[in-house]
Amino acid sequence: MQPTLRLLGRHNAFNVRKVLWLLDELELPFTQEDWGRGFRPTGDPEFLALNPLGTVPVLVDGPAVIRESHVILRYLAAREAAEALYPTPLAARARIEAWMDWVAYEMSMPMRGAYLGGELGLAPWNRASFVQLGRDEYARRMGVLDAALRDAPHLGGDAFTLADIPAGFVVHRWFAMKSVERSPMPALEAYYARLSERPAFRRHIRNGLP
Ligand SMILES: N[C@@H](CCC(=O)N[C@@H](CS)C(=O)NCC(=O)O)C(=O)O
Repeated sequence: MQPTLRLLGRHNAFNVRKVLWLLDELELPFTQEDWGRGFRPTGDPEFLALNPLGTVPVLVDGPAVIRESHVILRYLAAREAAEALYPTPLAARARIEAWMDWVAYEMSMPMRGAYLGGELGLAPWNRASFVQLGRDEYARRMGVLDAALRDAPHLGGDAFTLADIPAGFVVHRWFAMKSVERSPMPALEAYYARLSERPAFRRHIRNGLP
């Protein structure tokens, strides 16, 4: 029998919410501990022993300790042999991973500028030029997704896959922010509505938190 999964990370952190979404999609049993800002400090030796970077989420699966939210997503899908979410054929897998890496690399700065700086007003991200750059780049990258979604209902193709979890989150935040101007993007709006039909998306992503 497999050990019960242990997820460390506050339930309201965006990188944790992606993992909660997948655990829910997979209907996996797990325990969750609220570590991080506002909860137990990740600077505690107990936490640093698991992740010296002091970031959440961390997944503990028996002897395996895994950090980095997108790595955790891939680990869980592979562990469960969730072929539909994370197909074995390399070309299909690469298409999915490309969108996951794209979010990790290309959305970090726009999220900091537009959300941390512009929406929450947090230093050091709230410098006006950084906020404006973040908003412009966030909008431009939502345009990239909008264009991709004109050809297929999901980023991996017809079906929902792991590609839609990181992207679904940044799309949610785009529509949830009050401080940005949004020009019409019909394919992106339809995608957001499509994801919103998923109960797990509504429980962990479109759940009242930005
Ligand atoms: N690249 C990492 C980033 C992890 C990260 O920055 N997590 C944030 C929460 S979203 C964090 O640990 N913040 C510190 C805290 O909550 O105390 C991942 O994807 O897991």
